[in-house]
Amino acid sequence: MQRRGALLVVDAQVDFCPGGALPVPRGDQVIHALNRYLDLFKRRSAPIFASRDWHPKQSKHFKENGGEWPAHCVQGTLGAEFHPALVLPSDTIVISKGMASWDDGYSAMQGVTENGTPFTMLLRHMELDRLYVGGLATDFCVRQTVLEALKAGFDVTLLTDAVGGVDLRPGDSERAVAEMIHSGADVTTLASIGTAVAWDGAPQRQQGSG
Ligand code: VGL
Ligand code: ZN
Repeated sequence: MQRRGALLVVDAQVDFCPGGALPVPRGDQVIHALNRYLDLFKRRSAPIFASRDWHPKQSKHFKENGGEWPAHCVQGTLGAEFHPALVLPSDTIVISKGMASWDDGYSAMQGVTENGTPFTMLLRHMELDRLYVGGLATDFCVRQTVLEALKAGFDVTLLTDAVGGVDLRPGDSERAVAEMIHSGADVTTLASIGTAVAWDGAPQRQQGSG
């Protein structure tokens, strides 16, 4: 029986890209890599989720309040928007996280939809059991999301050519990838994903040239 998969784009936001408040090196290149997956999943009519870091102005996650990070992705600000080069289909389901002042919100699995439905509840309701995960940052939100998804019983494929890390310490991203694999994540790249992406048992339509 085929498993039902969905794409989850993690935190592809302005503040995590060069010029933003908490930039991931080459974050803008990750946006372009994500676009190729978005196109693929869209053509195959697979569900697409995009998580966003969505902090209140006063978050204990921020340095000014004793946390680890410069202020970033504050609700309603330009830095919190999805990167302008990211091509999200209009039916993308947005998952917000880190919305409580006490909440770091690293994991999209703790996020909620725009009408407040917990993401994990929605995944189960949609009978999705595999997440293809890319985005920012490999060593924080991608890592935490993947580990929690695996723990919750979902299959996970990490899109290794569409992630980028903060690397506060050199090698953090590499170690995060190794940890995710060790915890049960599969990995793929755009070149090798091919027909492995299947959902619903429906035949995969070939796109014509028109
Ligand atoms: C993230 C640090 C702080 C992330 C979010 O999206 O990986 N990293 N907040
Ligand atoms: Zn954050």
